[in-house]
Amino acid sequence: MTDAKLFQPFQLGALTLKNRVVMAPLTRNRATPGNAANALIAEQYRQRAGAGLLITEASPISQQGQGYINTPWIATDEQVAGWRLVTDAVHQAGGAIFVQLWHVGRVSHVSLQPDGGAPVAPSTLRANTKTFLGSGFVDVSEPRALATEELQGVVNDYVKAAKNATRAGFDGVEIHAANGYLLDQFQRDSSNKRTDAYGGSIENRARLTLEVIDAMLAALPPEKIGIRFSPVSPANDVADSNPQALFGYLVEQVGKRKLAYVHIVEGATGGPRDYAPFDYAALRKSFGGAYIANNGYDRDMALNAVETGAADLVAFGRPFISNPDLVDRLRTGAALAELDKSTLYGGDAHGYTDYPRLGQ
Ligand code: 8OZ
Repeated sequence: MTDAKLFQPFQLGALTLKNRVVMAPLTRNRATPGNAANALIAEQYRQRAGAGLLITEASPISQQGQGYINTPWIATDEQVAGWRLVTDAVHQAGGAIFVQLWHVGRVSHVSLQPDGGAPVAPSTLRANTKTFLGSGFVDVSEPRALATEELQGVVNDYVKAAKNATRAGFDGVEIHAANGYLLDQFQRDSSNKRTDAYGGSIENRARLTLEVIDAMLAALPPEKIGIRFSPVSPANDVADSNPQALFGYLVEQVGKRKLAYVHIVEGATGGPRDYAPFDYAALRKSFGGAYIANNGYDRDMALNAVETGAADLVAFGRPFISNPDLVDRLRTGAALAELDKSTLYGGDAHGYTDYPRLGQ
């Protein structure tokens, strides 16, 4: 199976990916006190540069956009320098890497917010979800609704982060519009009860996401921008009354803007793929560009998805944590190492950069 399409190069804009296996974004909470990436984080990505494309863990674009402790941001010069360690290491190892740009919205805690204020959201609805504060997971705080006049500031933070991504040496950015964070809170009607131009109709609920893209297109070419959606995932307590129509519209609009890819979490994030009915083939068709499939794929599913054309690329998350040489293992059909869940969030090199390669 070494000549399977999954292991063949793929042209993503100007980038030639060496195979069609993507490392999915994975939050690991190993940033240093200034919320910057560091040498340990760089080593973790370097070890996994065998992927055709690496997508970093979600990176907050601002303090307001932060919801978990010790996540590496992309807002300050110090943080750009931290990420530069990562991109240099990955490029030296022959890899390609996009950074995932993140605003958590209401999935945050007052202790992480500017001046201890309330996290921001489309509406004053508290999510039934938890955030990680270092000593463990705690309930998120009650949010306040963003005023219409504040939204331009959020858009500006995304654009600044995209410019910082270029300065840090990234090959591109992925807009995190999935898993119940800010953009997804605006998109879905369980969390968005606004009565201004950003609430109500599908077009209105998609508006902030599309404004972020359009503003970013002044800083980056479309082939350097991807976006992630999770159309039916209940992650972080969001839901929609008509996900097929909502995400069909969003993906069609993304296609019109010729972005590099859409990255789709199929089913419940980290959970059942058949969580709710959804036609992913129809979604793929309404886009036209590269489709990255994600969530619970194993070797056979990935080989099949790329062979049949259901997906262009397949993103693996948890398997990449315990298998730095995942692409080699998939190529040869070798067994995969088990993940140690106790070292997922926070900590040091243990359970992070000490998973061995085959024969090591
Ligand atoms: C797990 C823990 C913390 C954050 C996501 C950024 O779900 C995350 C995340 C996942 O997209």
